[in-house]
Formats: sequence, structure tokens, C-alpha cells
Amino acid sequence: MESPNVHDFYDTRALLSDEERQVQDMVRRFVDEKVLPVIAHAFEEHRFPKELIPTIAEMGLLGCNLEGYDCPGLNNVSYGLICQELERGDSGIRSFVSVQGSLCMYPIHAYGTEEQKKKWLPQMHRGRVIGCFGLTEPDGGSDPGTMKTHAKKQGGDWVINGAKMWITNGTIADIAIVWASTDEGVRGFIIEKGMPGYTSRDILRKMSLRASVTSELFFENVRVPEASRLPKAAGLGGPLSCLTQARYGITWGAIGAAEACLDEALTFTKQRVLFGRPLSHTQTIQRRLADCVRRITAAKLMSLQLGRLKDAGKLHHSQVSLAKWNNVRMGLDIARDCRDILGAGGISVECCPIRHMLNLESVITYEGTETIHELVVGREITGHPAF
Ligand code: TGC
Ligand code: FAD
Repeated sequence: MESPNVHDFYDTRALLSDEERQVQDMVRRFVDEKVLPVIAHAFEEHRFPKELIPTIAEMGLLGCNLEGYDCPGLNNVSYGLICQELERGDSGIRSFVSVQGSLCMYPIHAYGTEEQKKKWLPQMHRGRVIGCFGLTEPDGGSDPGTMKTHAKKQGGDWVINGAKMWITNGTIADIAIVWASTDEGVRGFIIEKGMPGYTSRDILRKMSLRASVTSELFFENVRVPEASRLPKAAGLGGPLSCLTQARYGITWGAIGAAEACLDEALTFTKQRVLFGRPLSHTQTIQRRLADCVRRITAAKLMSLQLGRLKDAGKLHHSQVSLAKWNNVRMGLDIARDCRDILGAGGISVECCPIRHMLNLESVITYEGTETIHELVVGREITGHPAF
């Protein structure tokens, strides 16, 4: 009997179709050849490597699991594998793809008119139009139902006032999907860069997701035509359904970040000789590395089953919450442990665990904090909302 593959202990690759494996291999090569050589420097410089966008678009990764409008309609397991490989590079690159596909193209696809879909989706798939998603506000993100951004009907238009904060891609976005309260409940709007009264600025000095653009958006009497409203989105369920798409991808992404950290720690412990033997020959290090493999293996099986449920149309959003909570916690704990295993060298940006660890501090907060996901699962099993 062959020994298990350290990088895939339960041979989950065998559970993938040929197409899924090809997609994974293509993105893996892209990350090895184009992302890894530049990412540490980009992180240090607090710069999103925008020059990667054309290649990401050429590979068909933007909105890859949407059907029609020039999108390839890959299944959700393929989308997950793409997120996993991208986040093996950096959470910032996966975030860019998540926001474009799951948070901006998905709501247009699910809730837009035929005209909106034809106008935006092909261009967004090709990376010629970049989107951002504005839900969180300065006064708090966990409870978006209390948002203050407001849209008021005036004649045939809507007039929007308010602000959004911590918005990925904000200043580089050509369009923003903005959620606002109205007299009839929460509604979604496509707001275009350059519309009078709409401004944005970057949030600087981040210690996490430094290779990603994070911004504030401001709306001062922004006049938006009815044709820019997403007509099929009514209520908070609209934006929350987009979050389910992105959270699903994050469950896979965290696996990639953890794998990158484990790879580096494993190589190091085989080479580092202390007390007359390689570190990898000590019991404590073996237990820690084995624990990484245990947790990554469990996370992979969770995300794969989640993907199969999603592809079968049987996914409940609380199942995504369970995996977002489990897998991001797994990634963060592994990144931190691998950082420590690398000793002093582990605090250098030249080693990936500290970068992943810092990034995952954002990932565990955005798209619903860990506490929110625990409470979503708690509500599901008790029937009582305890938020
Ligand atoms: P609640 O009563 O639970 O729900 C209102 C309606 O929405 C439905 N629903 C969902 N539908 C789809 N997916 C989900 N995940 C859903 N959660 C709820 C629900 O069934 C209901 O429908 P209906 O028809 O009965 O009206 O609403 P609530 O106000 O009690 O809030 C629940 C709570 C706390 C779970 C929700 O507010 C929440 O998820 N809060 C966290 C907010 C959050 O995650 N924000 C993320 C902002 S975007 C972001 O972080 C992007 S980072 C991007 C990157 O760079 O990758
Ligand atoms: P708060 O909601 O103020 O929460 C503060 C603390 O209170 C947290 O620890 C939380 O878990 C806890 N808490 C909240 N409610 C309860 C409760 N009932 N019981 C116990 N504890 C509770 N948002 C977007 O809309 N679009 C984006 O593109 C986007 N990108 C982001 C990128 C980055 C890098 C970051 C860091 C955030 C981004 N966000 C985005 C915002 C993100 O979704 C919010 O930060 C998140 O939802 C939490 O909101 P908050 O930061 O306001 O924290």
C-alpha cells in the first residue's frame, strides 16, 4: 500500500473530475509563476498587484461559476479550487476574485435586468470593469439590517446618501453594488464611478491584507436612475445571499493559505538541525505538523462536500457558516503555529506564514465574524436568534 501524500492525506484529488483537476492545476501554475514571485514585495509595499488582473481575466476566473453572458459556468467545486489555489498565493488575490465574481457579478446575475446583465457581466468577466460591494458601514458591519445609507425615490430617480466602510476594491472599482435602506426595505443599486456625489478613498496603514485595496465610499445626494436598481433584490436577503457565495469560496481559500504555511514549516523542520538532530525528528514538532495535516484534511472534506451540496442546489447558508468558521479558524491557527515553528526567521515577510497569519485576521472578521457564524449555527440548531 502506498503512503498517503503529505499534501493531500486523504487523496481528495481522486474525488475530483478531470475538469476540476485541470482548473486547479492551471491556477496552481499561475500562482507559482506569477503570484509568488511578487506577492511578498507587494504586501510590504501595501500595494495590490493590479498588473495580474489581465491574466486572471484571461484564465476566465472572474464570475467563473456563472452561466451565460460570456461566463464559463464552471461548477462550484471548480470555483472553490480556484479560491484555494489563489489564497495559497495570498488572501488579497482571492479577495479580488471573490468580490468581483461572488459579490458584484453574482447580484447582477441573480437580481439584475436583462439590460444590466448584458451591459456589465461580459465586461466584468473580461476584467475590463471592476466592481466593489458596499454593505458595511462605519457604525458596524455585523448588523447590516440597521444600515444608515438611505435611498429616497424622487421622480424616476433615487437619491442616495450615506457611507460605506472597509470596502475591498473600492477606489479601483468602476462600479459599486451598494445596499441602501428605502421606505420599502433594503434595495441594491449599481453606482458608477464618476456619478456626481460619489467619492471614495483608500484605508491605509493596514497590517493585514496589505496586497489588497480597502476603501471608504461616500454618497452625497447621488442621483441614480431606476434603471440602475437591481429590481429582483428585495430585503436583506439580497445582500446576504451574495455573502453566501463569497463565504463559500473563503472556506476553500483558507485551506490554500494553511497549505502554504505547512509546506514552508515542513521544509524548514527537515533542514534545521538542533540538539544534534533535525527538528522534524522531535516529538513536539511532529505532533504540531500532524495536527496541521489533520485540520487541513478535515477542512478539505468539509469544503468538498459543501461544493457538492451547492452544485446539487441543496446548500443551506448555515452550512456555509459552519465551514467559514471552521476553515478560517483552522487557517489562522495553522499560520500562527507555522510562524512559531520557523523561529525568528518566521517574523520576516520572506517567510509566508506571517503574511498569511496577518491576512487571515481580516478573513476571520470579514464576510461575517467568527462569532456571527457561531451564532448563525447556534440559531439553526436551537431555533433561537441570539445575536
Ligand atoms: P435574518 O433575519 O437572519 O435574514 C434576513 C433574510 O435573509 C435571509 N438570510 C440569508 N439568505 C442567504 N444567505 C444568507 N447567508 C442569509 N442569512 C439570512 C433570511 O432567511 C431572511 O430571509 P427572509 O426571506 O425571511 O426575509 O437577518 P438578521 O438581521 O437577523 O441578520 C442575521 C446575520 C447577523 C446573520 C446577518 O446580518 C449577517 O450575516 N451579518 C454579518 C454581515 C456580514 O457578513 N457582512 C459582510 C460584508 S461583505 C464583506 O465582508 C466582503 S469581504 C470581501 C473580500 O475581500 O473577500
Ligand atoms: P462589528 O460588527 O462592530 O463587531 C465588533 C465585534 O463585536 C466583533 O468581534 C463581532 O464578532 C462582535 N459581535 C458583533 N455582534 C455580536 C453579538 N451579537 N454578540 C457577541 N459579539 C458580537 N464589507 C463590505 O461590505 N464589503 C467589502 O468589500 C468588505 N471588505 C472588507 C475588507 C477587509 C480587509 C475588512 C477587514 C473588512 C471588510 N468588510 C467589507 C467589512 C467586514 O464585513 C466587517 O468588518 C465585518 O462584517 C464586521 O463588522 P465590523 O468590523 O463593523 O465589526
